[in-house]
Order: sequence, then structure tokens, then C-alpha cells
Amino acid sequence: VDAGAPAHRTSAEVAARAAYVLRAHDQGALTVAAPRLYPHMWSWDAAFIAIGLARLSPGRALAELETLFGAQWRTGMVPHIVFADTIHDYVPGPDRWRCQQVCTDAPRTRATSGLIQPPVHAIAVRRILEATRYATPAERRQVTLRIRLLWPRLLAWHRYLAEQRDPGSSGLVTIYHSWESGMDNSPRWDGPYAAVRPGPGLPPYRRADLSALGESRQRPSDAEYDRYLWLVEELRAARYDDAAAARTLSFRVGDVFMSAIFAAANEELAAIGDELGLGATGELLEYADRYRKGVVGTAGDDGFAADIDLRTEQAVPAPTIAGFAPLICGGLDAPRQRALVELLEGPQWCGNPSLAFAVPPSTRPGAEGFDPGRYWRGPQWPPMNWLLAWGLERCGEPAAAARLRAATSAQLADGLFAEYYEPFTGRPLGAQPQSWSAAVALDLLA
Ligand code: 2M8
Repeated sequence: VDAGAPAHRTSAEVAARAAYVLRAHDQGALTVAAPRLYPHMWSWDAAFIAIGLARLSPGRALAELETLFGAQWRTGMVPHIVFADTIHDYVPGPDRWRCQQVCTDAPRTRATSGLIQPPVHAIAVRRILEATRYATPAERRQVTLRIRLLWPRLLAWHRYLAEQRDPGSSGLVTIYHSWESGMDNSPRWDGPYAAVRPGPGLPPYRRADLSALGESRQRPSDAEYDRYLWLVEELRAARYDDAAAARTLSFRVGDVFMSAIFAAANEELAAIGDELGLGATGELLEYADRYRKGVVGTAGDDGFAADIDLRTEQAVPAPTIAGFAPLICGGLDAPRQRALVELLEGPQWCGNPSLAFAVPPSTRPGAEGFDPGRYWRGPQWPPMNWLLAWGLERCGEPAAAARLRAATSAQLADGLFAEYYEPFTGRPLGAQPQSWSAAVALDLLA
């Protein structure tokens, strides 16, 4: 994909370019998130990539998740990074995580990280199953059979989240690291990170991300990276054991956005189970209900949700897109849902007249910690828009969903598939092209 940015490409042209990007990033049964900056498989990226690939080939889309779940831990945990076989300059690499060396639950055949990411996977599998309706009968049979084979792994993943990441059944999934949220340097985490103090035992490391991107203003700061790497030290010292991590880690937060995705994903998995006669429906719907209530329980009168710092038991209200979590899982009463949709579409967020495209900045412009060019502190992220639009549709807000999809498609019409976009100038930032942005474009435009 060339670097020129002519706007107003036709939908067909953008979709073709997106397909080309995913093909170029395909290593067979693993699509790298972005060749230079992220030369491996990321868990929630893989789910979005599968959602896009479902438009081209349900079988290939499912292969992506089969690869990811092939690296599932014995506990049911699905790791946030599955390292590609090729040697690449990514920090922290397998030598830092040392999962196989310190934990017998880690898979033997693949190097992985020891963290998780939001469970978008069942949402992707349901879309793959739906896509088979347009496939040949033989492909439909084949893909359905493979979904049946993957099913126990999906169920084990959801059980892991409900049991190990929320042993008290509070309705919020606990994260041990902001990498788990997927929104690494979001102002959501500034409060909780104040308690993370990297010790002298932090081994030196290189900022491989800065050399890969050639740009530091768009990435997290060095102080943030010290904390990220320090938490990896803490986790490895706990041997990636959930009970030990819950006792010893200096970062433990109940993540509303992850919990909302989990609630919705449980419903999707239940629907797949129902359609294929696989059972566990009652259990999954119970999880859905638990996490929906957990998310809604943190929301204010305007429906905006807040994470909970589990070390202080305090809510950490932050004006970021994560506050819109209830629009992903539903469950607000009608007046609060209306208020939240109005907030999303109003002048503080998508309706801000200074925005180049009417999609939500990752942090509310003008809020403390907002930075329009820096990663999760302000830029707009296509997969988040996709997710919110998907949630709005499910919540019975089809008009708002359609507006968000249209604005997301307009932003992606540059055909560059940037990792994220500067909200006021519309400038493409981060890795270019990034697989999940291409995947979202493919789903919206194909
Ligand atoms: C970013 O995170 C990784 C660490 O997991 C990194 O900065 O190296 C995040 O945007 C995350 O949400 C995403 O999954 C990953 C790959 O796209 O990159």
C-alpha cells in the first residue's frame, strides 16, 4: 500500500486494499498485527482480523482463532501475544516472559506472553458462523465442524475469566496490567499506575517500539514503559499463578470495558452453542448477566461507567471511551441508555465540531491526560468504533450505530488503515497499515 492519502476512494477500492493488507500480513494461519511494530499475533487483534476475514473466507478466518487457541494455557487462559516463529525485534520478547520456564500451565509448543486481552473471540466466531450462510454447503459443513472442535476451548477461556479473574463473582474482570485492557496508556490507568513503582531489579531494556515506529510522541512515555516492564517482572515472579498474582501484584483493576465485552461475548457463545446443540447455554447466560450487572453497577446517572481499583476499592472515573462500556453489553434502563447515547453523540465526544470525523476520541478532548497524538490518550481507533457500533445495534440503537459505522468508513476511506488517527486533523498515526484497521474496513465495506 503506497503512502499517498487520496480521500474518497470507492468502497470497493478500500475493501480491495484492505484484503490486500491482510494477505500481505498473513503468515499462513497467523496474521501479524503490523509487520514492524507488532510482528506477532495479538489476541484481540486476531478476533478483529477474523471478523474482517470472515467476509473473504470463513475457513481462513477461523484458522486465525484456531492458531490463537492452539496457544491456550492449561488454565484456559488465552495469551495476549502468540509469538510468530520468525525472530523479530519486539520487546518484551519470550526471553523476558519466560512463561514455559516458570509455569507448567504454559503451552509447550508455542512461546506466548503471560497476560490476557479482551475476549472478543466468541463475537468473531459467531460472525464466522453467520458468514458460512453465504458459503457453499461443503464449506459450511467443514467450518461448522471446526467450530464444534474449537468450542471446548472457547468455553474453557470464558470459564477461566469468570473463575480465575473474578473469584468473588463481583461482575468485573480483574486485569493485572494495562496491556490486558488493550488501552495501554489510557488516562484510565494513570491513578492505578501511581502505585506501581519500578524497583532497582528492573533489568535494562530497549524501546524497540520507538525504533520500529521512528517516532516517540505517538507512543507511551519511558516512565510508563518502566511500569509495563516492571509488572512483567512481578508477574513472572508470581509464576503467572492467578492466586499469587491477586495477592502480590501492584496493579489490580476491575476493567469495565473488558467486562462489557465479556458479557456480550458470553451471549454470542451461548447463541453458537444453541445453534450447534453444544449446551452450556445456562452457564454462559448466567455469566452474561453477572458481567452486565457488574458494568452497569459502576455507571452514573448518565450511564457512563468507571473501572474499580481493586487495591483501594475506589472507582477510577476517567473520561475515556471505556466509559461507554454499557453500550456494548446493554442493561441500562431506558433513560440512562438514552443519556449515554446522547453523551456519545453530543459535543463532548463524536459531536465535537473540531473533529475531522465524528468517531469517539479514545479520551475526551480537553480532559486531563488527553493528548491528540499519543496512542490511547486521544487518537481514534477504528476497531473501537466497530465495537461500539456493534454494541449500539444490539442495544436497540440502530440509528446511532449506522451513524458511527458511516463515520468510521469515511475515516478509513484514505485506504491507509492506520493504527489510530489524530482526531482534529484526521492524520493517520501509529503503524500503517495495521491489520485490525484493515479488517474493520473490510467488514464495513465488503
Ligand atoms: C498495543 O499493545 C502492545 C502491547 O500489548 C504494544 O504496544 O506493544 C495495543 O494497542 C493493544 O491493544 C494491541 O492489541 C497491540 C497490537 O495491535 O498493540
